[in-house]
Amino acid sequence: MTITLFHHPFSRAAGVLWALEEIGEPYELRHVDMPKGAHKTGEVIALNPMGKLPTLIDGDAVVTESAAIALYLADRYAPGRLAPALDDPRRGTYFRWVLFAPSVIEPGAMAKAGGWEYRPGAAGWGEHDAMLKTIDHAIAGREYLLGDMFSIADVVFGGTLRYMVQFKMMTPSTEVQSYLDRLGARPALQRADARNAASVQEHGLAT
Ligand SMILES: N[C@@H](CCC(=O)N[C@@H](CS)C(=O)NCC(=O)O)C(=O)O
Repeated sequence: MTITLFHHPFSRAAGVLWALEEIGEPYELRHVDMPKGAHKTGEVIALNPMGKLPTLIDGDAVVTESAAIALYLADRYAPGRLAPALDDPRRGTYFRWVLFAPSVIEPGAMAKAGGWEYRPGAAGWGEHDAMLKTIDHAIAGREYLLGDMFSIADVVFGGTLRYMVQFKMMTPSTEVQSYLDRLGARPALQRADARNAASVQEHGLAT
């Protein structure tokens, strides 16, 4: 039984690839031709009515939502190594930042970049400046979100920051930049980047 990730290198599935490389279990990528709309038909839509990537299958388990996939993989394949043990109080911090990424950083950065009008008191992602301060607070004076323990929370939170910086939706503070540099030195992230780049070449997506 091999883990299968429905993948396109220009999608959030590229970030899940980093989680898979950190986990170290065998996996296969199934390329989905998104420009042709393949995610809105066939296998992907049958598994995930949202018609979105990433979608992952592992035996009978179907998991969608990048953060949920990362949490699932860490609990199933790397408990104690990439996820704190169930009775470890660091789990509070772990969940805090895993969930902060898709529920605050993503919409907050998009709202700012897109000039959305919204009421910060009603929108879950709140004030943009408060979000930036909170990101710095999460990593200030620490190697990783859990101190000296690297975890899948860094893949989700750090991967989101990396994406936002790469696509100029966020200007990194000194804290953020040095955190991203530490993450960028990880062999698993470098392997994931290489595999995503190979997929770009293989499918003729280079511009
Ligand atoms: N909340 C989802 C978002 C997934 C998502 O929006 N994926 C994009 C690619 S990065 C997608 O599949 N877009 C195609 C579409 O919606 O038609 C997650 O975090 O995994």
